[in-house]
Amino acid sequence: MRQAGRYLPEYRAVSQANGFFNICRTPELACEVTLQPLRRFEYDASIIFSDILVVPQAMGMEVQMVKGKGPVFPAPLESPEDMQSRLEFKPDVASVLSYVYEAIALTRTNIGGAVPLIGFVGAPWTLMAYMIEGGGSKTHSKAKKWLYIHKAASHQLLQAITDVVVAHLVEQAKAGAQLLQVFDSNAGALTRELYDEFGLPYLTQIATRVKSALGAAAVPMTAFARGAHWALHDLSYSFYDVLSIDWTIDPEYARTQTGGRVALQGNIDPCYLYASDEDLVAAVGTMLSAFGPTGYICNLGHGIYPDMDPAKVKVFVDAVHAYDHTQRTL
Ligand code: 1CP
Repeated sequence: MRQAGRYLPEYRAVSQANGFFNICRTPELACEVTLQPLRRFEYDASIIFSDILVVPQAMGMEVQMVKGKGPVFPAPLESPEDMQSRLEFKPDVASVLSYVYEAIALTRTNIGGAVPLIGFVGAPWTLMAYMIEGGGSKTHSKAKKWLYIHKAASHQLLQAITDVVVAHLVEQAKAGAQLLQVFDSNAGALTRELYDEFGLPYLTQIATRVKSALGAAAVPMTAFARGAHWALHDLSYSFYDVLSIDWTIDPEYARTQTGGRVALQGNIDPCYLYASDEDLVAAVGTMLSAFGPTGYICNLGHGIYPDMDPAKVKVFVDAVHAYDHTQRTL
């Protein structure tokens, strides 16, 4: 999940002075804000500062980060014809997104082996939804409409995004990313039937193509199909090493669905960090005991909210490290 962000005053300072996408595009700044959370908390891994929306940008779309609102596309895709005329289907990813790879290489050097560095992308369906909706959406009805009435154009768009995403992941690993995560944050907006046709095949394609392109240099891969409990079983056969789950999914249910084929990551409700220290520590214990001692990466079920007190993040991280699986107590 996101580690950097507005809940940290030191991030707000860099963000106000430079602007979100300028940070992404300036390796020294991206490196600095990636390192900020590591200075405060004893995280066991770090995630490079970037955004899933650099891929639509690489495909020729404008994205602005609007204060208090989040990402906004001033001119979202209106129709398949609009897509044909405006989209860059085959960008030169290694050069257009070179700033991400430079940021990764610089950050690896600065981390100096203390913790591994994670690279990431947005999944094709999630990016398609942003490109058509023009930003976040409650219903994703504009993008889902394409899936029902413009099937061929939807597949063409998803395939083009997949090609860019594969290249972007391969370049991130070559630059030094030690694990690659694919965020399908909008998966839960689809039905199982739609996901089987428009989500899963592309996620599977990404894992197989990235791993075969990297060969012996392949790194583990994580898929996060947010809200898509019905996808867990099939995803556990889709060549990912880790499945990340949100707080709506029961750890025992996820273990049953995935049968030991993958590790699991997650899943405490980020709002639990608003609770008292005592309640939060107890909830961490319940979560760790439910997932068990192996095949597990502890994480939140989604990102940290901007109004979170950084002290609570420390309580969370320290509680995780204090937990003793042999005693099943803190
Ligand atoms: O800690 C880090 O450096 C993390 C880097 C990171 C990651 C992994 C950022 C920086 N964004 C992301 C992934 C991301 N971006 C996702 C997938 C994870 C998720 O579901 O949250 C998504 C959906 C986005 C798109 C996006 N970018 C949103 C969500 C908007 C919506 O629809 O609700 C937002 C708010 C952003 C801005 C953003 N990206 C990253 C940060 C730290 C921020 C906040 C920026 C700010 O507040 O200034």
